[in-house]
Amino acid sequence: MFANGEEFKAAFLKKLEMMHGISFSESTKREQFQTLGTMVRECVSSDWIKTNEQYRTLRQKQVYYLSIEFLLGRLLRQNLMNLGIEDAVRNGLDSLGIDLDELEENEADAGLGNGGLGRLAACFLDSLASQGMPGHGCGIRYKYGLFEQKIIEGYQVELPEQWLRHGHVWEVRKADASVQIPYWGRVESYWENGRLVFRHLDAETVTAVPYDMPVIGYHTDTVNTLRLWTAEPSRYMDSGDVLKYKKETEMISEFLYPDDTHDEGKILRLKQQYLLVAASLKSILASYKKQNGSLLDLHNHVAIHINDTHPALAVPELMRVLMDEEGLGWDEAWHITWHTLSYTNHTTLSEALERWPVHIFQPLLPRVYMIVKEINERFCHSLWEKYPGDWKRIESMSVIAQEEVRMAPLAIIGSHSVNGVAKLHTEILKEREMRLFSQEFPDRFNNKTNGITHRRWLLKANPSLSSLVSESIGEDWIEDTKELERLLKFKEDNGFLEELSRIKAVNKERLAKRILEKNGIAVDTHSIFDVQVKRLHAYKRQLLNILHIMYLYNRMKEDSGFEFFPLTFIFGAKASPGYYFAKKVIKLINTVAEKVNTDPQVNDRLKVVFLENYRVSLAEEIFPASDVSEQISTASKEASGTGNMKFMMNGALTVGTLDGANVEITELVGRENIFLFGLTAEEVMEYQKNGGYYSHEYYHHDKRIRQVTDQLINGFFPDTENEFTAIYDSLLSHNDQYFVYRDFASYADTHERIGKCYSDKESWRQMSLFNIAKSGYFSSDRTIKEYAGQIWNISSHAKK
Ligand code: 26V
Repeated sequence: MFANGEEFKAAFLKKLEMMHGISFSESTKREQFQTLGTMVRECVSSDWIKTNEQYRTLRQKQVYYLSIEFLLGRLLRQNLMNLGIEDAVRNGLDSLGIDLDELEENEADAGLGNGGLGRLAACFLDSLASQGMPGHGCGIRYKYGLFEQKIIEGYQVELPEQWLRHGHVWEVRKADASVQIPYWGRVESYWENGRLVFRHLDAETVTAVPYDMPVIGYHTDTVNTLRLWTAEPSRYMDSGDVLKYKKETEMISEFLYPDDTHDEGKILRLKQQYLLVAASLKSILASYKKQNGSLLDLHNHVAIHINDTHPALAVPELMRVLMDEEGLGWDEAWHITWHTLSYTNHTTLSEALERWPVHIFQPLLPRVYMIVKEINERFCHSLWEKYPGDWKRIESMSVIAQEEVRMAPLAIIGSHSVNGVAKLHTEILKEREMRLFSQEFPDRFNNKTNGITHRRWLLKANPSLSSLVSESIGEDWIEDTKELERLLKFKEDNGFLEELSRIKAVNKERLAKRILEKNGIAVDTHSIFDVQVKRLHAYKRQLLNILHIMYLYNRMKEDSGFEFFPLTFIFGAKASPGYYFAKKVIKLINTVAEKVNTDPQVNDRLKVVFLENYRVSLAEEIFPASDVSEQISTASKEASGTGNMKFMMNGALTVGTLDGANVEITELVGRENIFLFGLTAEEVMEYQKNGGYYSHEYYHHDKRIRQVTDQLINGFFPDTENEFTAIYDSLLSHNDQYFVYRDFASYADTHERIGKCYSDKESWRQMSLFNIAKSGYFSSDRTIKEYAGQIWNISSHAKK
């Protein structure tokens, strides 16, 4: 590659001329970025080919991670870092007067995901490649990623996210590997040589075209593949309304669904899911067959992972291929199918569990539906034999019921492993949401606590902290993050702790600069940066946070003696476009921000900032600059959370409920190094089961609560008549489903404690250090090792 800056510079100038036909002095920043990106991709192409060859010749078991979302963010600096050429490139660019960080701004975030689930998939790809493991991603190349959020007069406005407008340097179109995907039509069956044969006739066929991206491991030769599919019109379509067909076909991979909605265009979503599954399985099996392996042995050579239920059609589709195309019988095909597949559940919220009306499913995917029906009948029959007469059990476990296909039962029945994403979440799955299945298949259920790639979220996002760590304990932590624990020996070392605060201060300055640029708000970098960044959802309780801020404001206005450490509250959150309540909370946050930030009586000690368009690249600036991490979901509702881990790794202290992976954070750091508050999951579930919670009582008995609630509707905020009625009603008329009032007092007390603790610089720094030191557990390398060893049965090939 490039040994030094000079070598890089020469190659760069040559490439720029060749690609764009202009001299360096005439080139734009975008052309320079595209040149650099292309060079990097070309650099890895020989390792990419070699990795694939090696996988073929060694016939090593491969894992394919099927996911409807991959939230990659930017790739340039991550790739440079992983290749170990960042310094050479930076120096070479410097000598041309180009700043690498500025150049990076020309790269659009690949925002092909909604939030945690999609970002987890991206972290997993990084960990697979970095550990030299044969694991690949399969997804959809949406033309538009998750919408771009603008805040206009406090309201969220969505714009299409045109991330492909200037092309995507990391991808390679592989038209020759295209496959045909059939929708609609009818199924004909007939007997042939003593076998019942099925033929799918009159189908509308779509061409799935793959775009491959290299997934470059950190300091290793391994380059895995992320294959993203687009839907294009098929050449075989020669009759009917061609324009309509073209439009409908291209729509399939046009948009990422902002998935927190009860979506309308359901057919499109199901078409997307089938595109992903059918195209991926075709290409997986084609490459397996090249190795001349027997299909009967598939599960010993290939593992296919279903990320949430979106790719659960893999169960009937694999059955279909094995039976209809490969001629296997049901029992053989079934054995291979469930031994090959594994499934992760990412939420217990019942409104998020996928179900498809039969009247949509059956006509769109007629043969697949027949197989789903057969899977269901055989499963129900086996239950009937075991529990004769227990209709209730059978009905609640069946794949098809009440004219709907239920994707979670399908995924569970068709997989050898079902996992939750944090200890508490897995317990809730086993004991409650999926209790009957876990009784039926106790060996299938297991936990794999989520993780994050420390290479992006610490090494790349926080280079100064990473350097301090490496200078203090050496570089071994980059390979094995458990080594971070060795930082504990600095807990009494003043010099080290000072340096830790200095780095935080610099990161806060940088974020403050962005806030000033973007929001026009000057924030005090000596104040506590208290941050809540995540999707907006009622269960995540941004509402609790903003109501508490209203209370602080009221207190300051009423009590001139009220003492507290200066605070800057920072929010970032996208609401699903159709999610009325969530959008109102965004408006409320912005309304409070306006009031607080313009009030000279308080605005030197309290500020509220809403950062628009929260996304991966912005997240990378926020985590390193945060003091307090808000993880305040109603206990039992957040499956894991992964932002909580990113904050922790960057030295922020968590204020949180005992929910999701906050439980594991608490186990690691001890209760003295985290600010816990609120109901436990058990208490929440107890209320839900037996009642006994009346939000009115809290409204009447707690003056603070009454005051902030009344302010939603009493004209306290000018020009907001009826604006917040939905929020008001959610708290009172709908009995506060997410226990905001119930946890308010405990939350407020905890914040008081946080303020006091922050004033004691020494102890805060120690707590922060403790959190960093213990965060190594949350590297996705650990998570992936667990998946590899306990679910996929894959191993890494020679590294380096
Ligand atoms: C989807 C929906 C759709 C219907 C309305 C309500 C609703 C609420 C949530 C969701 C998200 C489902 C899947 C998901 O993204 N889960 C997230 O997965 C992360 C990675 O495992 C995990 O850290 C988050 O806690 C979990 O919410």
